[in-house]
Amino acid sequence: MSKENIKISDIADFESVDVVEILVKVGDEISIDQPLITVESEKAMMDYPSPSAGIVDKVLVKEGNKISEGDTIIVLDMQENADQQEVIQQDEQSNSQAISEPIKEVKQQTDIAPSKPQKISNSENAYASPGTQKYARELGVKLNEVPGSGRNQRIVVEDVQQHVRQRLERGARTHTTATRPLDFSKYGRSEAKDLNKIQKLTAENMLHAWNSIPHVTHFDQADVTQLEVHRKNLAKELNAKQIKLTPLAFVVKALVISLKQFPQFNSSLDEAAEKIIYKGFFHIGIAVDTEHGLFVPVLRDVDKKSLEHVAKELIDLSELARQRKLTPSHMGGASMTISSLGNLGGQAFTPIINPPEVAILGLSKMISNENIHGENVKQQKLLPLSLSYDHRVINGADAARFCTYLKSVLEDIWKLIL
Ligand code: CAO
Repeated sequence: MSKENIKISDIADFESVDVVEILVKVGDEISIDQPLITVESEKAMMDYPSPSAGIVDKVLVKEGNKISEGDTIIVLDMQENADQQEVIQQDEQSNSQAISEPIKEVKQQTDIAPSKPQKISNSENAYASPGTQKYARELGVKLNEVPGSGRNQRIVVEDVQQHVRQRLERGARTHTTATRPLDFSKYGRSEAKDLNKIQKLTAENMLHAWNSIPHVTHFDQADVTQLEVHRKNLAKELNAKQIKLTPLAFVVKALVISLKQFPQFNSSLDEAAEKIIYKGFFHIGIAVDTEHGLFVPVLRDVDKKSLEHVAKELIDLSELARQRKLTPSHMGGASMTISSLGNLGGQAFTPIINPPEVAILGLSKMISNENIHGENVKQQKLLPLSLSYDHRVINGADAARFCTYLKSVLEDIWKLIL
């Protein structure tokens, strides 16, 4: 039986991604495309699917690891001619180096476990001096949760301090209101269910975005009466090609036309460098609601794609998200995100910006309206728009101008299709 190293590839422009969940264990028989691990970059989370079928021989990563392109995550036993054993062993060695390197970075950013905690937990004495152990005990720190920065991963006092600092920071970010467990027993029956990893990370990311960006939301309505007539005609044609044409595809195109006119909406604030970065590409993130949580795949180069192409890709990406088959190449790097509550209901909402973007467009359910001109009654379809923007980068007047322009594109089908 030969072995195959499953390596991380295709993580778009991310230097590294975080492992948030291991979805397989040693001995599992897995098929092609079966999700192996869940990784997270910026706000987005995605499953990393297996390119091959086989039996899991080794799992080389842990939850909390940072991994980069080329790192081996899993070794599979394959049913085929095997003469690659040596190559695999070499890979494992270089991989353990590659993975332990970024862990130093983890140590500075989060309080998640190091890549080699088992060494520490088996024999604390071997990895921390009695003084450090005493110090950790006094602070209530478990040494097997602390990455060691000393020689041979030995834990030093500074590591314990760093660990405590990170816990405090993380606690401040995620549990600002949770001082004690909730107890409703005196009011009646209730049931507590564990949050899954995706729910926990989404909550943390939302809170971080909400706390770190001064949000303002601008509300408006676009008259899409003409657009809807055109859409319904075109939809019949595209139906024959199994492509469902919803209003969202038009809004994606209209948004890109508007971003070209208002470059500050296609920018990111680099706080460290005190610069605004203007993007020369037009990629649109789409919030997709799935039973596993919220995912934001990205439609690339919308300015170069036809309406039909955009409609087809919207269907493909939301299907991949629902099947948990998105790969890192589908995520990240958006100019702006659209969150469409479509026909679900509601008249307006305040979408939360997906950093490092500076704005997000929310769409609510179209409203049928009667517009009375003298004796003439005109039936209108109005599409509610909710534009949240980062007030550090965009001022209220710019937001109003942007929204007015976006409306004008949606209201003039020629602007949209030419
Ligand atoms: N008003 C009225 N009807 C609308 C509409 C709108 N604004 N937008 C879409 N519709 C209609 C579509 O035309 C379609 O009608 P038919 O079934 O008659 O053809 C129907 O609603 C369903 O559309 P859809 O949801 O399948 O497709 P979509 O292109 O509008 O949206 C997607 C795709 C992936 C964005 C959507 O399915 C989704 O997941 N939305 C939720 C996003 C979300 O959760 N955002 C909140 C994030 S913050 O928590």
